Amino acid sequence: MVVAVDRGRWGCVLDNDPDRRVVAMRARELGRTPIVVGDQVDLVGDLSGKPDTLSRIVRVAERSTVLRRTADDTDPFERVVVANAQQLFIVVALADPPPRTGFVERAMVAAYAGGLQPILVLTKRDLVAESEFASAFDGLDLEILYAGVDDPIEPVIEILRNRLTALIGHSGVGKSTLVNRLVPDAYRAVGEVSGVGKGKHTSTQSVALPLPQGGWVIDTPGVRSFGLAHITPDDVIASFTDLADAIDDCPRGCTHLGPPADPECALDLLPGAERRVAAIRVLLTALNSNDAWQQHRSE
Ligand SMILES: Nc1nc2c(ncn2[C@@H]2O[C@H](COP(=O)(O)OP(=O)(O)OP(=O)(O)O)[C@@H](O)[C@H]2O)c(=O)[nH]1
Ligand SMILES: [Mg+2]
Ligand SMILES: [Zn+2]
Repeated sequence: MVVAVDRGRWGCVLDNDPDRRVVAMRARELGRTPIVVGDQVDLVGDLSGKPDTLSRIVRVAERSTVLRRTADDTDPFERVVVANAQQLFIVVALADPPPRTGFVERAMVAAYAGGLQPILVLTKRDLVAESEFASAFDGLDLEILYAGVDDPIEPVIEILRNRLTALIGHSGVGKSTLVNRLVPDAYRAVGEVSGVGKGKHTSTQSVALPLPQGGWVIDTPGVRSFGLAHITPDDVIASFTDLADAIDDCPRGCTHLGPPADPECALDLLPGAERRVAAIRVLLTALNSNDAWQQHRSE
């Protein structure tokens, strides 16, 4: 598995010897296929892991899940953030930087579209007296975990056990701080948050770290935005098996938002699904909103 990517070199661990770290380059025949943290790859050459040795990645296995994003909604260039993660921790601070519902909704859309289970992970509860933030997601069946410095770590460990989990979130929300609590010898650099909403991007590369209890966490650099240019309303609906078939009956070009935009959307004809459809439409609205989700550009 690829555990780190840095300037044209991929750090890999071997299935049969997870403690051995092998550095690899990409074989020319792979062309420009992205190779990201979480990818399962075939290696040839020197697999000793000794200093200054270099092996070659000759094949990238088909991915079971893919987290993708674009820089913004108009950017056609989509990047694969992480491969094969089962879960996505959407890490949000309740303050400093201030939380944004749009970011969570957009990250959820990316998770569902890529086959990952999203979990909302809230930090910095110690900085706020009270917060209504989590209630914004009541209708979405989104699992919520509190994982700030004052929260117990055991429930977090339980959810991570034996799975591959990616952490994403704005810069400064405490992703690396959490990883350091989970993986005592990770020594991930942790940054200051200087002033409201100002993330400094302390972590600059994605890195997968083995959990003592089994499983892996992937610490990723803070993202400012979560562009979804590559995702259509149909993609979102397709990831909800209970709704996917219904939209076959929608008129062409239906965006599934319901009236007034889509008065003939077939989702409105599903018996007993009103609450569910309303919740999914919140995600569809997030997919369509270009600005509300971004951190201020003035950073
Ligand atoms: N008060 C408080 N501070 C926290 C908490 N979690 C993290 N911090 C602080 O927030 C700052 C940023 O934390 P990091 O772990 O570097 O944030 P990050 O998400 O990894 O940021 P990037 O690497 O830039 O994406 C540090 O000063 C942490 O000590 C928390 O639960 N409460
Ligand atoms: Mg970090
Ligand atoms: Zn529709």
